[in-house]
Amino acid sequence: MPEVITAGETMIILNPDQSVPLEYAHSFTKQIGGAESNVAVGLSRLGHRAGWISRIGNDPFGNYVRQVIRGEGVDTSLVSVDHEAPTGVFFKERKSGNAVNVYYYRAGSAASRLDKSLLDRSYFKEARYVLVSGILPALSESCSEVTEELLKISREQNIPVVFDPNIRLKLWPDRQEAVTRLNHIAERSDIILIGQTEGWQLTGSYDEEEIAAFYRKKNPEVTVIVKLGAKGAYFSTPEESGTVPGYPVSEVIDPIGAGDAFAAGFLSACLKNAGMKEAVKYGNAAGAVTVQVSGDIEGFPREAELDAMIRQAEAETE
Ligand code: KDG
Repeated sequence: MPEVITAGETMIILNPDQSVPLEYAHSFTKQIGGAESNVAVGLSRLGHRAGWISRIGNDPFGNYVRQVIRGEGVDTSLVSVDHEAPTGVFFKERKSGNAVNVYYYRAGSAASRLDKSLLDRSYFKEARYVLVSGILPALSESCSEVTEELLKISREQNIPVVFDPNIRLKLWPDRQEAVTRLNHIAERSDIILIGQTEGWQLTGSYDEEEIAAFYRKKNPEVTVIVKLGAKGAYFSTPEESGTVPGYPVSEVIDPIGAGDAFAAGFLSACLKNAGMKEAVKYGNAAGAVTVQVSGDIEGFPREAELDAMIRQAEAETE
């Protein structure tokens, strides 16, 4: 039974081999990506039992998504197959530098037809965290119900909810609805992992202390982690707060997936009962390793690699 459970859509990524406007790209590398399964894969690579709940099409892309995620050691026993709707696809576009645009072909996908009846309560028996993302509730009414059910089961079974808003404005009818709905989930979560720009979108402030204070006002017990990019991350718990510096990166090849790697590194340390500062350090380190490789999950570190990187960085600063 998984220690960490999450639910969400995973799509095929068609990643152009050329840094040109998408219409001029002529060859693509096939990869997979989905924020929630990314975190599950990251945790599995770090030696933990992760479960990913989803729905895939009865098609070669669905087979491939499941094959890769299962091959990474993630439990896929609650992944159902939809015989009417396809697996979603998205294209990345890299025109210059590190900026990446995405073009989704996911409306009406199999995962958007995910249904809460799939959520078997006994699956959560050994769960120590439930990871909720802000992407799933944006996909459809039934996916929003799945998010609500995850929150309900977690509350009933006393499992801490970790929330990553993962704001994807292209998926919401408008910005206001995204802000209202995502903040409503955040208010019912135990740990919020949020990027600084997302913090500004959801709270109106870029300041990490103000972002944390915004959520603490609604829930005094919440832990808020604000990811600050290369600068590291700020954390605020009811007992302590501080900033944990990031790790130097020689070249950023692909920033997509860094937030998911952070979540995996952070949760891995939490599962080992590390203190908050240590957990944030592991999140930062996993993010730094990941951005140096193309693809969402390809660069996710294994346990030994992550430990070695942290030891080496510490030795260099001594
Ligand atoms: O965090 C990476 C994800 O954003 C990416 O793989 C695609 O999950 C995705 C989404 O729905 O945008």
